[in-house]
This record gives sequence, C-alpha cells and structure tokens, in this order.
Amino acid sequence: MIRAPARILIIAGTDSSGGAGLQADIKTATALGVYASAAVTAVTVQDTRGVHAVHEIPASVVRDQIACVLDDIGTDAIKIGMLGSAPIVEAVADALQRRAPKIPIVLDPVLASSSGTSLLESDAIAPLKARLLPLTTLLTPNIPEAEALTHIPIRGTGDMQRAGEEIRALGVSAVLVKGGHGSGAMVQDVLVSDRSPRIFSSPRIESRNTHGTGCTLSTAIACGLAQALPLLDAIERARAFVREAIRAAPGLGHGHGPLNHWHSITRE
Ligand code: PXL
Repeated sequence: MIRAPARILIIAGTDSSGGAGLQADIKTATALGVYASAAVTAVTVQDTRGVHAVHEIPASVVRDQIACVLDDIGTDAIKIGMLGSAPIVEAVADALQRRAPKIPIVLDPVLASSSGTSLLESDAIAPLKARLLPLTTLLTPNIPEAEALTHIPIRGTGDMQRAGEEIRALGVSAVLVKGGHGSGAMVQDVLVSDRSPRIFSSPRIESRNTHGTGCTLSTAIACGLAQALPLLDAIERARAFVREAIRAAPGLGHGHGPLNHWHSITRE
C-alpha cells in the first residue's frame, strides 16, 4: 500500500469545458499528488467562450455531500469555489462549522465568470461575509472581487492592501488580493495576514489562455496546506504552478482557453 496521501475536499461548481471550476480543481490536486473529494454546488454549461447556463444543486444535497465525505474519507484542507446562492452558502457554513472546525479553508470568492456571468446571487454576499468568512483561513479575491466586497476602488498595491485589511476585519485569517486583473509588466499579489503585508511579484505572461487561473491557484494553495506547507510556501508553489500552466497552455477552444494542469506530469 502507498503512504496515505494528503486530502482536500473541493466545494465548487463544475465547468463542462474542463478549464475552470471543479474540473480544474481536481486536475490541479492530482498534479500536485493530493487526493481530491468533491461536493458539487452547481453544474454550468460552459465552453471557452462563456457560461451558457447554470443549474444549481439543492442546498441539502450540497450539505449531505460534505457530511458524508467528512464522515468517511476526512480531509486535510478544504477549497471553496462557486457557491451560487444564499441557501448553499448557509448549508456549507452549517456543515463546515459542525464537522470541520479545525481544517484549513481556502475560499475563492467566485462572483462572476471571466465572461461576466454572475456565479453568486447578490443576496448571497451578506451570508458569505457573515457566515463563511469567519471560518476562512485564506480568501483569494481578484481585484474586481476585492472591490465588490469592500467598495474600495483599486488602482495599485496600496489599495489592494487596504481592501485586504478591510476584508480581514470580517474575520478571515489571511487575504491574498490577486493582481492578475491589474496592469503593468509584473503581476503583484498582496497578502494581508497577522504578519506584515507581503507582495508576491512575477512577470506578467500575455496570453488569452487564462480560463480557470483563479480556481487553479486557490486549489494549489489548499493542496499545499493539506501537505502541511507553511502558508507562504503554499502560495509561492501555487503561483509557480499557475505560471507554468499558463506558459504550457494547450490552446484549446475558440475563446479563453484552459491552462495546462498536467505540465508537471508529461513533457512533449
Ligand atoms: O473562475 C471562476 C469559476 C469558478 N467556478 C466555475 C466557473 C468559473 C468561471 O467560469 O465556471 C464553475
């Protein structure tokens, strides 16, 4: 028998194109050697050009998926992606509060797809803030998400830090405000935690194949935490994983194409 692997539980929506959402999360975990279980929150009908339909899973079914995974397989970290609606946010908060009080949680606050389709109903933001953020170890908003959560217009790393601090005041342990949507030759992500703020910086890669970068990054960080990496190391490794996955993107589809999640497994 092989040694017991690190485990993550992914709570997310699916993406039929395989580039974002649960499919990206499972590929990322597998590439990093982590066992992935999953509670599906929604099924999206999607290709690289956009999201064509969203079918929500009943909140009680989301709760029951989480409960039976945690009662049987267990997990070392939890990644939360698309939640969709207020009842699902409440069900996830109930289940995690009861069954996973000490497990690190990485929450990617998915509000909309890159093509602009809403992936979280507006009345779900209040319960997300009140119920889920206080359970969260690391929140990973991009610039538009950080702006939506704080109403702070973001123009640079100073604003990113201010927004991160305001979000952290809601009870999150740490916030990584991601700079991919910013401009400039470097992508700068700002981490706000109980230590002094930290900027992660790397050259921007110009590419149209960036579908699912947020899902991939947050899952890779959750995998690092499941593998007992310190938070900074988990973030560094995840950023490097995403950079290489963008560089090696297979160029599929007619819109924003997927990353190469298997770059560390196979080489041409
Ligand atoms: O990248 C955000 C995201 C998360 N989850 C699902 C998605 C998307 C973007 O399209 O479809 C299911």
